[in-house]
Amino acid sequence: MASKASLEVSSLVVPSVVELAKESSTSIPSRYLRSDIEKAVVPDGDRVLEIPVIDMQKLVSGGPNNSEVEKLDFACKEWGFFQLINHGVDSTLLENLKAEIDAFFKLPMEEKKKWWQSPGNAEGFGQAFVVSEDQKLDWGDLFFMVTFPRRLRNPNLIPSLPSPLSESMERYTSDLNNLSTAMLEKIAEALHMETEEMTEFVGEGRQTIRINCYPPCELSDQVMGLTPHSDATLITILLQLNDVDGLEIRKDGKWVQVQPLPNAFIINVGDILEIMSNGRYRSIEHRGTVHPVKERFSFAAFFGPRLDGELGPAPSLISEQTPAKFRRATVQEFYKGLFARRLQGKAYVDTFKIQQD
Ligand SMILES: O=C(O)CCC(=O)C(=O)O
Repeated sequence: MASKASLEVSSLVVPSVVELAKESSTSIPSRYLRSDIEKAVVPDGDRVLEIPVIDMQKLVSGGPNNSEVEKLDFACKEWGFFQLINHGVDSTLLENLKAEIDAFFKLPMEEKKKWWQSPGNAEGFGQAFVVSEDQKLDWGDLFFMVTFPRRLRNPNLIPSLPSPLSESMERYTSDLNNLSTAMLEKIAEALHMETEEMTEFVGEGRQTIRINCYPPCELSDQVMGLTPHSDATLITILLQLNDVDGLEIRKDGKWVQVQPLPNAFIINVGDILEIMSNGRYRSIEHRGTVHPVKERFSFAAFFGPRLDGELGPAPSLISEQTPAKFRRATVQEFYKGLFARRLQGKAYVDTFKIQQD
């Protein structure tokens, strides 16, 4: 049963960048150096780029014609990104998690090895989407794990994490699972979709998490912490774990840095929601940059539909006036294609587009 709903992910095993960064006497290996990094723009004057802020309490407590739902629709349509405040996840839990993750990544390599990725298994410490020996590598280590549904978890992973990180992860991922369900309900409302359509499509859902650690690098303008990409999800909930900014989004063709409010979640529309909304919502390219002297941490939680379903534009959003812009595919087919390639902006979701005359 589990094998039918699980995914085969193959990623080549690569060295630890956290360890590499400690060896300050050695030069940066050429596999990490890039000559094609587009510079970010600094917004005009002293104005910083403010991505829309959505208040979860207002979103769930408003009745019909709730203006927060309209704000949500605008944010997903025009930005593909927003910050979520009053999300209800306990701030003490967030603070504990930050400290515990910091300590986890700082464990000696000898200890971390027991959670290192192995060939053909993307879970644990390592990198993702490494499909060839000569592709450029990101300047960062990640920790990746399937968290929901519980039956798809690696039975040895969460319980083997050091305590109290293991308990905090259990609580945090479970809170985010509930939050994502509530958020997707509101997104269905904003799209004027049938709620049952969303519920049926998501089914038991699937959550994976990726913790990113980007060590500092003196050649920070020549390395990339996380390659430009869009997420193969319905939605992603990101928490910046320390006060070092580095998330950049491509806004109107230019790279701009996001400055999150303390403990706000950054939520973005993923490729699957772009397809499901028939292109009303756009998944926006983003990337993780590296700081010259400070390390940076972030925690991304990815939410997708059940693996045994089909994806495509929601039938209630298709009409003669608004024909389908994307082809249908099984969820398995979608992920299989994704993991067979390296990350490359929005190139993958574009392969699902139907040419319009
Ligand atoms: O580190 C960040 O802010 C971006 C993380 C991200 O985009 C991801 O993990 O997919």
